[in-house]
Amino acid sequence: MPLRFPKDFLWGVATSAYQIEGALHEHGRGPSIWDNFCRQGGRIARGDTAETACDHYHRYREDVALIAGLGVGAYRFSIGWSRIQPDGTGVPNRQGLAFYSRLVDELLARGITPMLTLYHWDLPQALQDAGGWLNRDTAERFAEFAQLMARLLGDRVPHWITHNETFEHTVLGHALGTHAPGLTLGLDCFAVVHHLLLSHGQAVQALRANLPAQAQVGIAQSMAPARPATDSAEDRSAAALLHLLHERQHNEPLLLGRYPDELAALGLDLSAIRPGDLATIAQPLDFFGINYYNPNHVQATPPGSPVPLREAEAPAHYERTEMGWPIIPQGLTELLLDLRQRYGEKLPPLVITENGTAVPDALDAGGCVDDPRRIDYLDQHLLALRTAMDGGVDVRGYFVWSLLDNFEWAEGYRPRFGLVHVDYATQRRTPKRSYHWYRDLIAAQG
Ligand code: GCO
Repeated sequence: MPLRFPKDFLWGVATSAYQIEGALHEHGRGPSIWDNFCRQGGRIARGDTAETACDHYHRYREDVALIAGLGVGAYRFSIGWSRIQPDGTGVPNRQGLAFYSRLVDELLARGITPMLTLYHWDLPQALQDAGGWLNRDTAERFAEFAQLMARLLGDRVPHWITHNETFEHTVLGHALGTHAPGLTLGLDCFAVVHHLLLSHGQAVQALRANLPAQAQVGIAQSMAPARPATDSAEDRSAAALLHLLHERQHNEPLLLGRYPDELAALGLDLSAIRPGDLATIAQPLDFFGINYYNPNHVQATPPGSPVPLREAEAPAHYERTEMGWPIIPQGLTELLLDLRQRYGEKLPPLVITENGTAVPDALDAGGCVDDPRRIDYLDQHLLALRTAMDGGVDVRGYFVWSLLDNFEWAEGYRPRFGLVHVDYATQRRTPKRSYHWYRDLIAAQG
């Protein structure tokens, strides 16, 4: 029997602009930091680029039909900022605005509610050239962009997400350099965290001032339990440190209006904080998006190491995804119950804004894609979600990552996360067995 969820539970599917649109040089779009990062060579597996990706910019009607075929209530997508403001500021590009307006109208015509992510890591390169998220002014530019999009689409888009995964964008893009813009600041990237969170707060204010009162505004943050590799005191403190840097540093300002006291004890340079910033960051939210894939396993590094922790292998008995991530559905239950316990009434209603898995999918002789491992992953995580909800956690929706196989950032096109297979040579879409499974699950909810 399929799992039962509340009648008004919001079923959805998610993508992001840079990962599916292609058309990077079309209709006035300006370069983003990912265009520049891919061109640097050696950054993306096999030299893959997002020049074409899933050609969604031209095929969006076909893709909306696939979304409609799922019977989902909502579709989470993001706006390519440099398609709207090629230099990240100033007069908007009409053709860019027109694309997203057409996309929203197509969704609405199919009875699908748009959920719009303003920023999914693709900063206009011109803003990066001016300092990017190390520059406090970028927060203002983001708020202006938010205002512009609210004025264009606010009459038709009811769900708004400011940022996607401020932690990943900070660490991968600015601390480690494995994502755009490719900076290697190490632990010295608190200003990036702060300006991302400040831009979120300023964008929420801009959205509230330009959206209908009933609009729902939130953020989508990656969340994962931090599990010590062993029960040693060193590994347990490494896990506590990861939890501090990943979850608490990025979300306590949003939900509690303050940074954890422990940050100062780490000796981080917190000088980017100005009076009033935390009040701006802690804008009331209508929902809190959670992107969950798996817990993080962490261990201490030898004394004197530059970074006091490092990623540890998950216990060998866990099955892995094609990304090498352990499959641990109960981590989702553990995470949600912990959030509810720690934030209490400060925690807005939750939406699982991303959950999914990469599987080495291929078309069989009959032209079908049988992906039992993805079905099993989704089924187990929905059970884990249902368990958390039965434990009192207020969850309003669930979005599968992703609608389509797509450009998986530095991994390129090898990992396939889609409910729909994409043949990148022909751009042929083929719904996988998991597409039909998800459709039937939603239909069974009545
Ligand atoms: C993320 C991003 C997505 C990824 C997906 C699979 O969570 O990292 O939001 O863009 O493609 O999560 O890694």
